[in-house]
Order: sequence, then structure tokens, then C-alpha cells
Amino acid sequence: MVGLKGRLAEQVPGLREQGRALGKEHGDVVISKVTVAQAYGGMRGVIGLVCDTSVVEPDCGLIIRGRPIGTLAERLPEEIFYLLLTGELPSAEALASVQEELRQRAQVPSYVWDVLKAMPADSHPMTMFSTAILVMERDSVFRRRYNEGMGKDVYWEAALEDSLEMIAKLPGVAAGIYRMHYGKGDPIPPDPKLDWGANYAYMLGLPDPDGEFRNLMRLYMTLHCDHEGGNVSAFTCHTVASALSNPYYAVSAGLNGLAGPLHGLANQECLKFVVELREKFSGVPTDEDLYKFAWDTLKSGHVIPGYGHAVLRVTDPRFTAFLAFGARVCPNDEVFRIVDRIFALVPDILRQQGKAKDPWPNVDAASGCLLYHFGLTEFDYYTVLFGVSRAMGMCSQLILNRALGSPIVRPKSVSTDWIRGTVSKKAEAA
Ligand code: NMX
Ligand code: MLT
Repeated sequence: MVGLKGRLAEQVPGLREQGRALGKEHGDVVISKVTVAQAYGGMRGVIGLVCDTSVVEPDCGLIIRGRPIGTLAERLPEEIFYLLLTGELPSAEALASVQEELRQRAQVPSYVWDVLKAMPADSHPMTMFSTAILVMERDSVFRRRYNEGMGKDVYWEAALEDSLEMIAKLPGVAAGIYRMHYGKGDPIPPDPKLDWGANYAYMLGLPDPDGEFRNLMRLYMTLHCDHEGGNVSAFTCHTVASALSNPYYAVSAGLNGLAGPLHGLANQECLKFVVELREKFSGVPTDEDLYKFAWDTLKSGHVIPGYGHAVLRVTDPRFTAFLAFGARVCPNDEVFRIVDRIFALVPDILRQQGKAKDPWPNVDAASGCLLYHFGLTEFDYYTVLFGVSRAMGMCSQLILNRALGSPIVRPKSVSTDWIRGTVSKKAEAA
């Protein structure tokens, strides 16, 4: 079967059987323990989630279905979506079929624009984006079919339907937000001849004489698509969807987590940091000036945006892919050169400070300077781009979770008194 739904329908019974068998035959095997430090420390390192779309290895970064992200950089985002869901790269025919599905569903409902226009003019673009997704919930097939009594075995089909509708529309919604928020004119309708990522670039309406901005947008959409199941947006989306809230509710919720400066908003913060540096030193700072600026930032209690990671312990391969794109397309661009110099100096500074467990750059350290080069200089918009791409990962995880019949997420919490009592009992027993 060529279509995405057909291929999933072939795979779902096997996935279910595998999950059922592992739970039944090995349900008591301990795969993680939890310490007091972890309970207070953001559950770092606790293994408590299953996510088959991708894994993040501390020493090499994002791996999608066994393929390191660096090897997928030339692939179209639609191919990655197919890969996330099925574990396979699509044939040419299957790719054409996914692209056609998305093309047919790309029209943004007019009520979305009415709602966005009614919002305060100074709303953050991420608030507009999350709101736009939430209002489209009225069209949820999952909600309608659930109310009609749909069986648990077909939840994934309704989740796929909503996901395809949403993913198809997100570039148009996001580009429309850009044009509306920054006074660039009416939304530009999609060009049916273009692929999903190129269409997003086209609908933003920025000049692209040599097609490199389109290439950047395809790369951007591919690199940000997923980052296993425990990051704030994925975990939020998973938790919300586990209550059988439909994909619109769940993805909108996930995006509200992405909008935090320690998560996706770091790309905005990063460009702000770079532009401040350029203004303060009227161009690319000397290494000495940059060194002092970075230390002043740390001493004032702020983080260096774009550096550090909860899981990674090496340079993020997504950063490396962006840096390679910049080195090819805009090696002499001032903002790009500053990003490159920060990369040369900041890891050592963070190591000297001795706090961050990972002194290396993450994806957010390099993405913004390339957007800036192509004239997308409004950096408070950058997290929306991240969100359009990440919707593919959130939706893929959600569809697979409904296929597996994953239950509602409900870990147990305990009080500080409980922890104190447990610690004392252990100390007495020792
Ligand atoms: N600059 C300064 N201090 C840092 C940095 C940094 N880039 N990264 C970590 N630290 C500090 C951190 O604030 C903490 O300090 P304290 O003990 O005073 O609370 C200490 O180092 C230990 O933190 P870690 O265990 O290394 O990091 P954690 O896993 O808690 O957090 C991040 C991971 C990504 C939230 C953290 O590295 C950070 O805040 N980085 C800057 C923001 C950023 O780039 N976020 C984007 C992540 C990627 N994404 O797109 O989501
Ligand atoms: C992501 O892409 O989601 C970030 O790198 C954050 C994370 O994985 O925790």
C-alpha cells in the first residue's frame, strides 16, 4: 500500500502485539530508578516514557528511526514525517501521495484569520500560533468520531486525520501570522506546485532570487522535526493527548511549552544576544570583547542562549548542519560570523564556569543567524518556525500512542514530608 494511512494500517497490528507482549512477558523488568535528586531535578535521566519516532543519544544527538539527523539533512520534511511515523523513508510514489494529501488540505479556514485579527496587536507570535491551532479544534475529526462512539482500535486513524489537516495548514497559518503581525500585507495563498517547506518560504513573501531561502526552510523544517519524547513540548503534548484530548488541543499545549526561553524560545533569545553584541561592538567583536561579554552575561545570572542541553553532551548535530549551510551560503555575513566566534569561545567559558553539564551549542545557537541573513529579522517570530516543524514530531508520537492504546499519563507525586520521612528511615536502617 502506498499511502501513509495504508502503510500504518499494515504496521499497527504488529506494533500493538509487540507492546502487549513486552508488557505481559517482561512487565516486571526494572529499567530505571528514581533518586531524590531526580525527583527535585526535573526527572533528568529517569526512563519512564516510550517513544519510537526518534531517540537522542548524549554522545551523538538526534537519531530518527536508526538514522542520524546529519544523514537526513538533504531530505524533504514530508519524507521525515513519513519516516517518523512508519520507520521507513517513502518511495517516490509514497512521497508524492503524502505531498498530495497535504496540498489538498492546505487551505486555512477564514475564521482563523478573524480570530487572529481580533487579538491584541502586541500578542507574541507564539500566542497567535497556538491560538490559531486551538480554534481549528472545532473541525476535529477525533472529537466528532469520539462523540459518535468510535472504537479504541481506530483512535489512531482519527488522530492521523486531524494531524494531516493540521500539518497541511500550519505553514499557511504561520506565514499569515508573520505577514499580519509585522504589517507585511495579506496572507499569500499556497502555490500548489511547491513542496511543503518551499511553500512556507514562498508564503512568508521574502525575496528569494536564488532559491536558497527555500532550501533553508526545507532544512529548518527537517532539522527541528522531533527530539524523542521527554522534551517539554513532546511530553506536554503526550500528556494532554493521553486524556484523549484531540491533536489540536495537544499540539497547541505542546507549543505553549516550546514558547519558553529554556526550550524553543532560545532561538529568539540567541539572535537577540548576537544582535546586541553586534550593536555594542559595531560589528563582529574581537575575541577579547566577546569573552568579556559572555562572562558579564553569566555573572549577571543569565544563561548563554543556545548552549547547554538536558540530554546532549556534544555539539548538537542540528547546529552543525546549520553551520555548514551558513558556511556555504553566507560565510561573510556579520551575524553568521559572530555565531561562529561564539562557538569558538563559549564552550571553554562554560567549562571554566563549571556549572553547565553540556557546554556545547544546541540547535538554537545557529538557526536564527541564517533566517536573519535572508531578511527574516523579526526574531520574536523564530519559535513559530520551530513549532511548525515540531508539530510533525508531536503528531507522529501522538498517532503512534493512540495506535498502541497508551493509557492516560498519571505518575505519582509525593510530598516533601514523605521524602524527608523516607530519607530518615533509610538513614536509620543503614
Ligand atoms: N548558560 C549558563 N548557564 C547554564 C547554561 C548556559 N547555556 N546551561 C546550563 N547552565 C546552568 C544551569 O542554569 C544550571 O545552573 P543552576 O545550577 O544555577 O540552576 C546549571 O548550569 C546546571 O544545568 P544543566 O544540568 O547543565 O542543564 P539543564 O539540563 O538543567 O538545562 C538547558 C538544560 C537547555 C535548559 C540549559 O542548558 C539552558 O538553560 N541553556 C540555555 C537555553 C537554551 O539554549 N535552551 C534551548 C534548549 C534546546 N531547545 O531548543 O529546546
Ligand atoms: C528539542 O529539540 O526539543 C530540544 O533540543 C530540547 C530537548 O530535547 O530537551
